[in-house]
Amino acid sequence: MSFELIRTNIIDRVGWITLDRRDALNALNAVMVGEIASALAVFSANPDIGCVVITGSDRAFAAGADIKEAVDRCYPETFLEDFLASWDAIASLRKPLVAAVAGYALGGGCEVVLMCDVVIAADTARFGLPEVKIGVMPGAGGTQRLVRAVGKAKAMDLCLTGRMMDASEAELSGLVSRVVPASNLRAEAQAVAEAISTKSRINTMAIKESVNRAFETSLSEGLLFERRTFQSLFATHDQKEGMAAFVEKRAPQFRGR
Ligand code: CO8
Repeated sequence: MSFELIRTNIIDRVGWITLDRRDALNALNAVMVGEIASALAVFSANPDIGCVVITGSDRAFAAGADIKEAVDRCYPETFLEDFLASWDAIASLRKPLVAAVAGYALGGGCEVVLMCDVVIAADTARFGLPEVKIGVMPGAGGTQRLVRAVGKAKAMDLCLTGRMMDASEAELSGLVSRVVPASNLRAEAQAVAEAISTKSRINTMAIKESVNRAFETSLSEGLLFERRTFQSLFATHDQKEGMAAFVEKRAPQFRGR
């Protein structure tokens, strides 16, 4: 795959997407979001890939949507084009998605992080939704996903003041899965993604779908969804293999189905 504003590579069943627009702190313009969507579609269709990692540079995961691209937009155009709807491709990836975040993750960059399943933050990471400072508001899920991640009081604080929080506050708030020294970020993200990739693919995809149901439905409906999904895994090769391997004290050989 060859792109203008992102780089992609595959390491041991893990697909990597590196945002690569350093002169603009990885500001997410239409080209970059389109390229991310294309790369995700390719990784999604590749049965050898069990997990995807998205990352940026040392200085910025992404400092937001591209403000310069949006400054002259008007409402009818944004409505007719359904502006920002293309970002849904990131949230709708069915394979697990890991964010490896160093530096700024602001605005749309923070919203991409909120679409990810596991968030590994370097100790240099800074998160925020500063749209209020430029006369708008989060538009790629920030007001909804941040509340679910960190609760109403912290989300209101961040959205209404536009302030940034550092990695340790983000971890304490529940936005981040783990914080690591910046020099270990890629290795830690690869280790987490590899740990996911070596599991049964149908299993990890079912777990992601089930956890995400918790945000969409009542507890009783979510529990029912979980139980039916759990029961359905008994129709897979990998359930037979995983349990047999445990009983026989050997490593499982998953087929992803
Ligand atoms: N969009 C466009 N360009 C950007 C962005 C951005 N979000 N962020 C940084 N850049 C550019 C700067 O303009 C600058 O370019 P140039 O050298 O050509 O002037 C370059 O990146 C480096 O940035 P700075 O010189 O500002 O670097 P500093 O270290 O001084 O500051 C900051 C770093 C604090 C991150 C600062 O750049 C900043 O505040 N950036 C904007 C953060 C922000 O407000 N993000 C939210 C954007 S809005 C959004 O994400 C969703 C709603 C808006 C919809 C628009 C959709 C397209």
